[in-house]
Amino acid sequence: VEEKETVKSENKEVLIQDARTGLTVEALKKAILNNLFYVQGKYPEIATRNDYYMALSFAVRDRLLQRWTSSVKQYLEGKNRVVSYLSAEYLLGPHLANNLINLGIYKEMEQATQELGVNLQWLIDKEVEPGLGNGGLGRLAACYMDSLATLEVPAIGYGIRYQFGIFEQDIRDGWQVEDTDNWLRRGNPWEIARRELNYEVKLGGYVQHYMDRDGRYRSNWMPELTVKGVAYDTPILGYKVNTCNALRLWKSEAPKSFDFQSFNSGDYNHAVNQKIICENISKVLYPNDETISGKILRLQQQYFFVSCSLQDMIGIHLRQGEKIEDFNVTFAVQLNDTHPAIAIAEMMRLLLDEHDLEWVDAWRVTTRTFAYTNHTLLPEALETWDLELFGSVLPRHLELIYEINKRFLDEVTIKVYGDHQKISSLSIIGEGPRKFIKMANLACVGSFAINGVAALHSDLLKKTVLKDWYAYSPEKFSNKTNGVTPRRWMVLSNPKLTALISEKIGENWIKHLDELKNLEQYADDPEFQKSWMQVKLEMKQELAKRILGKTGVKVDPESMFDIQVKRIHEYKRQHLNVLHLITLYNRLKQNPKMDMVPRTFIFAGKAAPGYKMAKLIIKLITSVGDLVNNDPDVNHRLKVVFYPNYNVTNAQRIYPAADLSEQISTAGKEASGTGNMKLSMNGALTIGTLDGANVEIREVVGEENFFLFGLTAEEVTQKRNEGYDPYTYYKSNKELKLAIDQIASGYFSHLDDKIFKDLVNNLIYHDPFLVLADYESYVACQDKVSEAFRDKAAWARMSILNTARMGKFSSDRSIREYCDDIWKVKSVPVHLNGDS
Ligand code: T68
Repeated sequence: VEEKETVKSENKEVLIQDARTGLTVEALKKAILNNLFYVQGKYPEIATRNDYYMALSFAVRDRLLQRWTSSVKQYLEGKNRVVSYLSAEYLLGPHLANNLINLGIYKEMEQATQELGVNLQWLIDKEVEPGLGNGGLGRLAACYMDSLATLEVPAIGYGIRYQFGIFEQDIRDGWQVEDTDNWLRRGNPWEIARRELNYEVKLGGYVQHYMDRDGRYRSNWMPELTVKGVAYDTPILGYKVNTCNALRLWKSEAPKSFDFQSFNSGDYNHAVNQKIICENISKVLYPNDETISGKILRLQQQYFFVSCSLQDMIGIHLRQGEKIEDFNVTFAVQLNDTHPAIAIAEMMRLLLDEHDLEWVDAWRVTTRTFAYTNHTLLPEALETWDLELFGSVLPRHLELIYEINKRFLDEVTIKVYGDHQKISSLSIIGEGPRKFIKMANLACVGSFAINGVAALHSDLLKKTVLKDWYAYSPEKFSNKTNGVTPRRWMVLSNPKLTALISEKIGENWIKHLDELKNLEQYADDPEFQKSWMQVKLEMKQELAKRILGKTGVKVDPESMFDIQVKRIHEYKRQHLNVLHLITLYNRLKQNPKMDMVPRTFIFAGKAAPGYKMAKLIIKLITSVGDLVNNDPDVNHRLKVVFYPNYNVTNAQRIYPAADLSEQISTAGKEASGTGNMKLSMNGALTIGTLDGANVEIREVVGEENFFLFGLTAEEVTQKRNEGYDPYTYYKSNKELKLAIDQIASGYFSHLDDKIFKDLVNNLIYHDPFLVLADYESYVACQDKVSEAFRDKAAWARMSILNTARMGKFSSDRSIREYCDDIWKVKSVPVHLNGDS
């Protein structure tokens, strides 16, 4: 930290209720005009839409900052334990409307803008969302930040300020095309650059060892490169509370010493190159979900943000006058998957090399600080690093990991005497043609708590990927079922449903989602059912308009909106959904007069740019769509839409319009899922397997209100062990065979019989995710869905009950469990400065 200056103000009055903080329509209008003039340098007649958006955002930000400074003050005075959430990804979504809701001034702002002659929604739609995440994991971090603040828990989120977030997806000729996400191009009114708050991070080089004067063995890391991390803070305000926590994201830069040294000696190129190398670290988000590519830059990213964050926490701790040995009293640090797991070695390095602790003391502090959340059972997603590559980036950490591992394996050997298989499975270092570092093992040794993200997932963790860890330290394991914030996923994205619910049961449910159960009494009320389905219809009409605008496909809002929106992945089985769609199409072709419930199939989701099969699945969806949407025999009873560029903004528009939620992953593969929760909260019925949180959703909504199909996780394993042969399923089911043959023959691709060859062969000869094994059960279940949709009243009842029973899946519940069981932190209510 370069400089520290505090300005003391005697007059607390200025902080309260002036044009920068007031919440009345008048104060807001004044604030917007002020910002337009003094920040944007415009007067209303020449201000652009973006000028207004910025002026409005700064007006909102001022009000957040007032709460933020109050929160910081309160936290520092109280010596409260602080939660530190370490995540390489935060998929926040647009801030403006969410902040208006959490501040409780949405209506006031609507009026203020209207009186100024601009439309609030028009400005809200102007915001470019920060897509600093891939999918579920990043979005979970964002929901948890919202709940931490809402529950008034002192917390700080740490991550990376990627200059380019997740790519933008365009569909051209039916294929996914990626475009860079330059989200910062018009500036970001929601962040505050804290130039003075920066840390140096070493990379590469070698380690010197020597004995110091006191006879102590010391290490000196001589890096090849040093980068600087600069803090950018985004305020995260809780819902109708004064708690405003920070999301602190690090931007990498060159330390200023660099350019000057080389520049002065005339090596201008070197100076410029160094600058570029440093800035590259926080340049772009890796767009892979569920797989880890062993790229140096990704390891550098992970270490970069972890090191800045830990240095920052230690600074905060010491500035409070605390001893370094008590670090774990001040901070509970949660690792969002293994991406930040290098924190365990970095904590050791900081304590040993920079703060002079002995090994035993450093290890005690470290293992009382960290807790680890696992988000996947897919073996290919478990993070490992080639040992040589790892050592070339983090030579000191490699030494430390060897030492951690040595001491740990000594302990293990005594406990499991002679069981080499166990010892090697617990080792942090993997042996093979090339040695590698197992990040999950590092996370498990160094953490005092380990959790999965849904009951089934936590259970399977103990039985499969972390089996030996569970046997070794069962006391560390627990389950924390995921949740989502009802503020963004109901209040913000579905205002009409929110109003309808609140009209009946008041507004308390927004903070206490269990209270939604008070809706159950209206589930059979025909009037309420009518209003409920009317809201659904209106949301479908809105989505239909957007679909027409984006894809040119005209869909019927009265048809069933059958929705699968999520990352494209073979285990999520979008292709199973397509096989059902083709089956319905064939039934109609064979019998054009049949009475079929009209359906609109809506897909959305990004494929990792290097994931060929996922990209092919997108092409399959669009190809089938092109044919089906234009076939007069189908007569508009089937429509297929691929809604491009699925992100938080688009998700908010899609969920409220869903009738049917597709959660059809192979059992045992989806850790939890969170889209399943958001859809159900918005009144969609689920068709799903017994996977992830589906199991718990079905438990609470009732089996009669959930469409279940498919093999269980156990049956899947059993089938594999027996030697699963997809070909027999293909041969023996006529409708399935026809669908697959059509894809193979080029029926959906202008007779091009090569394009889907890999996909088809993979399905009939390998089918790693048992698509064919589940097909029959899936189609039979879909037939039941269609029948159920004919009975409007019964459907409305089920829809109401789904929403009414979703209380458990608020992220407030999840966060409360983390606070009580893992972090041991308490709420600290915040008073506004100057208030008593
Ligand atoms: C998801 N994981 C799980 N990973 O798939 C989902 N991975 O079931 C769960 O609900 C969600 O986490 C929250 O717990 C991911 O989203 C990634 O995005 C990811 C990113 C980089 C590397 C590996």
